[in-house]
Amino acid sequence: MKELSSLQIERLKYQPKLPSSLAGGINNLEMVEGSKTECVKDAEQIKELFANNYGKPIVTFKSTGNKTVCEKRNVGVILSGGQAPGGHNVIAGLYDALKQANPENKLYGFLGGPSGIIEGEYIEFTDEKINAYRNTGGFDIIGSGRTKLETEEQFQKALKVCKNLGVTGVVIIGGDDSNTNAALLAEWFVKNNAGIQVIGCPKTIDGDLKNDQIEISFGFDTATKTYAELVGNILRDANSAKKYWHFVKLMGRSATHVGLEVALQTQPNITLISEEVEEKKMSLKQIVDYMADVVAKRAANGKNFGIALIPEGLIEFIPEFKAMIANLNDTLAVLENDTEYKAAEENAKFEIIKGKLNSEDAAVFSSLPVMIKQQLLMDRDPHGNVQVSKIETEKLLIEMVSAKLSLMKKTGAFNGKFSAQCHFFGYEGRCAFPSNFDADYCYSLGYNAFALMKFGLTGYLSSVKNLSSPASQWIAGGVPLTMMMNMEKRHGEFKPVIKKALVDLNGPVFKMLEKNREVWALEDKYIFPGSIQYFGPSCVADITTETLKLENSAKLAAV
Ligand code: FBP
Repeated sequence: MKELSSLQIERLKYQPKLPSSLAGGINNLEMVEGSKTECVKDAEQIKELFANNYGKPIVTFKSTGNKTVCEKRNVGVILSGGQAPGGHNVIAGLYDALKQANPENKLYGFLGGPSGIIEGEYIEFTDEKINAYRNTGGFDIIGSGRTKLETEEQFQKALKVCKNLGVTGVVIIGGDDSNTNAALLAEWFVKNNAGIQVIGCPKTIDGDLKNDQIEISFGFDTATKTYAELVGNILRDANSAKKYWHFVKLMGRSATHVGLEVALQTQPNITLISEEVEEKKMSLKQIVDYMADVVAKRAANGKNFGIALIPEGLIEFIPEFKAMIANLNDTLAVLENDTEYKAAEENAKFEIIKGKLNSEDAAVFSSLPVMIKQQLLMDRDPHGNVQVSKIETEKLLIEMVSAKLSLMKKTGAFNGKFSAQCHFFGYEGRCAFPSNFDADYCYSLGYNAFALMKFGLTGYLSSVKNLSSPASQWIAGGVPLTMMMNMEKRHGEFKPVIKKALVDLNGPVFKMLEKNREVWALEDKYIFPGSIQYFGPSCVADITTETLKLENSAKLAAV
């Protein structure tokens, strides 16, 4: 029986590239400090909450001829939140740096996400273990989880576990919420003289953990390429059969970076952008009218087929829903311990909720099909987020567009056919074999995380920049986590969190879609990207995303 696929065997042999500043070795580094930093908003509160770690400088590394020595140390690593391709390579890079620094160093992996450090569930990594996971997708090497780290009791437990293992450094690989955990833990450790450093690594397929210092989170490259391949295949199917409209919901909890990137890679007929919906204050009715209009115009040209991309988080950006969901979140937080509510039947639950909402929100809630009401009442994740992956917006839109087209038929405004298929692409892309870009980027982030530790830093996010250039020219360093923070309402309370980067409607990526979408709506300018290539000419094996290309060219042009 075969144990590994041919691709698995070949990928295990791939040697990820490092920036030249790190390639000289972990013991040949010099750290360069930049100027002090400020957080994005709510400085007074953030400064007070992070009195020990606030305002630290951005740092970068350069290779030096002077060799430094690393005393023996043990480090723990946590994979946190949703899976993203390349997580295993972050661990491999961290492990290699740690062992290069001092072969006696040990790396522990906390199991099942942040809960592993609290419950003391861990493994010790060995060469054999790491070598079996190099350049593979998934987080199965140690598992992941979404436990929020925030209470004194959790921190005390984490401290005890680290002390027992002699761990003096923890790396948290995660998105905005998980790196908020990292910032809180780092602050608590300093405040309590624990002698334990905490470093974060920017992960999430959503692509929303980015700013001037972090060009992109890892996993975005591979996940969007995977979805683009699938969307391209559907485009070709639609264009062959010419009988279906495909409504495709794409993952990305809030921001539409994934949808935008996939749109640029495939050029579909309709792409909804949540941030634009919010900015233009588009109601659900206006969105449906826009989609029905495109369907009708294509039908008038004899084309009863097409493809529409729908962002996963759309519903939270439609103004009437945004307000309703925010109030619903507060209401559910209060009802969490209400025995009458908990024991109520479904319809009675809907009535209790309606009674607690203001009249406008209650009207929006009542207007929804039962399926969407049920999905909106599902448990929030531990960070207080609505689980938008469970809300079937694509089905809601098919139903509403279909109803609108029936009305248009009566007035002669629509004379075609509308037969729709729905899809949701999300989980399909989160554990793909990392692209060469993600394999290199992740390995560098992990390696660099240990460099930050070696220089005694804590409360930093591992950063590797200049990503549109060849890996040798990437710039390795660190960004203070507090620099990215502001206060936001979660579970009905204001909390410090890392600010999500939404799609910039004045940025080059959205502008590219805006410039082309009318043509793409009616003419079939479909592109079929095909699958990720791991071997072969650099023009196919090493390409990055359109997002990164456009954003970095715009930055260069602005200099
Ligand atoms: P992270 O922010 O933790 O990276 O997770 C992102 C994500 O993949 C979203 O795109 C999606 O909405 C969510 O996770 C799904 O979560 P789960 O895996 O818990 O169903």
